Amino acid sequence: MGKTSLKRFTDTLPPAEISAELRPIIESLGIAKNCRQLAEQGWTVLESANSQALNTRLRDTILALAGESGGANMLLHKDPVFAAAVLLPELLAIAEFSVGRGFLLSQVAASVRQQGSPSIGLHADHNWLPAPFPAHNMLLTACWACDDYTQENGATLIIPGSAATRRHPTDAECAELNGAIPIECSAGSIAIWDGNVWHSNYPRETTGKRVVCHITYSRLMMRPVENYRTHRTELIDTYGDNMAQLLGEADFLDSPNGADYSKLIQTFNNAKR
Ligand SMILES: O=C(O)CCC(=O)C(=O)O
Repeated sequence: MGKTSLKRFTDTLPPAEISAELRPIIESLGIAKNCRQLAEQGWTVLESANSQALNTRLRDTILALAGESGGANMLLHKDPVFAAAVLLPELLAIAEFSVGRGFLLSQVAASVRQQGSPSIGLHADHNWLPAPFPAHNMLLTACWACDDYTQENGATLIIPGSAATRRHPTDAECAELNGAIPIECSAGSIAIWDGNVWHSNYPRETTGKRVVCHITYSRLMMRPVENYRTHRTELIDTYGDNMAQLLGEADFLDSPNGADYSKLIQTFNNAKR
């Protein structure tokens, strides 16, 4: 280890506090109220946070990549518009507030929902984690609404107050959706929520398409210290299934071809045991 002049912190910033370094950035961007709402209620909306031109480019690019399918993933390297989206200053600032300095990009995906598209089902994005959820948020989801979000258009729905339960919804709660409200905002807005909030989406009743770019940031601790990627195949071939699990081969995340959804349920179940 080389010498460093960096001072080692011994204190931890409480979950809802904005660091002294981040505060002027948050204030100059005018998003202090969003940070407060995110901390207190688990969700917020950056209203039309970006230019109409960027929103149109994002929407057109997603539609071209998705084709006739319901969406696409592993988008970061597929068009520069995705880098522009994930690097939006407002998003970077609120992500640092929520999932901490040095946070990681976890996913850049897109969904395209048409009339009759079913709802995704109620869940909390802390699906990687067992309950009770920690005091510090681990995952921040930013859904860039390329089209107006209304209930009829199939907007995301949220259960107010659910973030405070710090647990996954039960089967009954998933079926009942008690107290659900739509996140309503105009095209180009970004709906943001933490890993605690229970959310789903309404079925789309209108014609046309609801195009959304889903961006997830995660806390730095969600990543291993050592990266055995270049040795992974050799190690797994030599040592078998347990080694495969230790190196992350058993989960749906971080696959070279995008998330492997055939392993999704098992991953989420493993996280709760
Ligand atoms: O598509 C939506 O409205 C909700 C998306 C969602 O549940 C998620 O990204 O976690």
